[in-house]
Amino acid sequence: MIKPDAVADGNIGNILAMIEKAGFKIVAMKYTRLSAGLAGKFYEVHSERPFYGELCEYMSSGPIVAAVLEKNNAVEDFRKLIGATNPANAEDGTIRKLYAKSIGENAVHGSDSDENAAIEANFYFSQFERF
Ligand code: 3AN
Repeated sequence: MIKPDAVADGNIGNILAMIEKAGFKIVAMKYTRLSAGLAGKFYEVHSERPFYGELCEYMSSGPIVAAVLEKNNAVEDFRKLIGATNPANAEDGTIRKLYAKSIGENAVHGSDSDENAAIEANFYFSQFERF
């Protein structure tokens, strides 16, 4: 996902260009907005964390871009491309170093495993929306 802060800042194009340049194939994509309830469902694994309410409020505060990406070793390589959760710790040249504002408003989301990538892709896309 390209998160609300990066969309509001006009960075959709910059971020997609970095993703494509890094060799990821976009197999599904949409511009949409989560309700607080849907954001809560997407981030259910974090429901016990102290920042869960803030996270759901923020993720439903404006439109986002959701995409499914394909590449060998995609999960690990995408996490390298986006950088550390806290942009203060993100390496130079990563998406979060360039575009994230804080640990909460951190520009992009990437799945943390192949299993969660499949669950998250199914959250947004039907089989007829993937090419
Ligand atoms: P990542 O997105 O790098 O996998 P996670 O899974 O630890 O990071 O956290 C999920 C999301 O929750 C993050 N993308 C971030 O926006 C938010 N988050 C994580 N830690 C905090 C925090 N301490 N305060 C506010 N939001 C946080």
